[in-house]
Amino acid sequence: NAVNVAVVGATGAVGEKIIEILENRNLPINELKLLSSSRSAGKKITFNNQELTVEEAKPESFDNVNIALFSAGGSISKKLAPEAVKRGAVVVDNTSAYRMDENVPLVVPEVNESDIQSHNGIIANPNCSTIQMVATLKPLQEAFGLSRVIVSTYQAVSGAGNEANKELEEQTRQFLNNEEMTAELLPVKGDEKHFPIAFNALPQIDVFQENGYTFEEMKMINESKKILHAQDLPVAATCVRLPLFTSHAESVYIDVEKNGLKIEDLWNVLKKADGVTLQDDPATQTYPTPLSASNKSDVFVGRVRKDLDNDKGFHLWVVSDNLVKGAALNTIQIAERLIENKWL
Ligand code: 11C
Repeated sequence: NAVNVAVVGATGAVGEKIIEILENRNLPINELKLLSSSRSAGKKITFNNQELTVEEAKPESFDNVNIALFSAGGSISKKLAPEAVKRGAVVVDNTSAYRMDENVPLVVPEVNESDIQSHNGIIANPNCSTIQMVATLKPLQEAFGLSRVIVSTYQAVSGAGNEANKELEEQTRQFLNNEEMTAELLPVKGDEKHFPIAFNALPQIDVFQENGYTFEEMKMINESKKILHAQDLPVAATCVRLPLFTSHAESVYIDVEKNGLKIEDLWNVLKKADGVTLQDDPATQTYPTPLSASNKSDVFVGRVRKDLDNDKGFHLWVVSDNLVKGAALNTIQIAERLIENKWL
């Protein structure tokens, strides 16, 4: 029962990662179609020792496609995902275009796999910083209840795409050569001002909303509530970009509902959690970092501490590769569950 798969945005940071991960997974692929904007069409990409040519994504591209993995930006998804669905494909969309649409499930398979069933042709893949947080929160929510979440993020530039990686590289070179750094992209392409990311920290990821939060912060807040089925859960986020290429880190504070818990109680739950690896031992300086988590599939958790003033408060440090579990792998896992459960 092999399927025809299309990757839309095949030459972008996430698309490249999807192709790389597909080579090492067991998704039964009959044909793989690589699609992009006209600018990148014609590029050759090797998949399983076969050279494939990237084609321009058009509505007809989705004829005979069973699963389409979109990560070419929200406007492409808005335009082409309905065309793919019209032609019989199921879309797994890695942009923010449909995430908050109530007819579209928003899924992290370890957290809410069964939501996939209710799809109407489109399933949304959450934002990278949301995925790693909810993968950690879900088992704790089930075991102890959650009554508050406060997160601060430390995010890699690759979340803003390959061009952001180049900007960090170039600015680093300029800084070390005592040259003036040129900032043209970050914090947000198209926003009025740009600031250097090299040797800096930018408290703006994506554009500001009317309430003073950035869109990245609102994504973390709204997506988490939807995925955890907890509309009333108070969630607050501060999202910060740091000069690192891969993996987002997060300092997460939670209030649980249960009294009297110890660190060991949280450890025991996290040790058993699907897709989560506990790396937590102050005595041996064991904790995850963006470098140690890069190119790995799991969400890594360390520095679990009980709040000193609040019996129900705990602090956690959560790190994961933003392009792997935060994007490409989660997208592929949704596709795998679609096939395994016959939910296509
Ligand atoms: C970043 N989290 O690090 C963003 C990238 O909504 O899928 C992911 C954007 C998204 O810039």
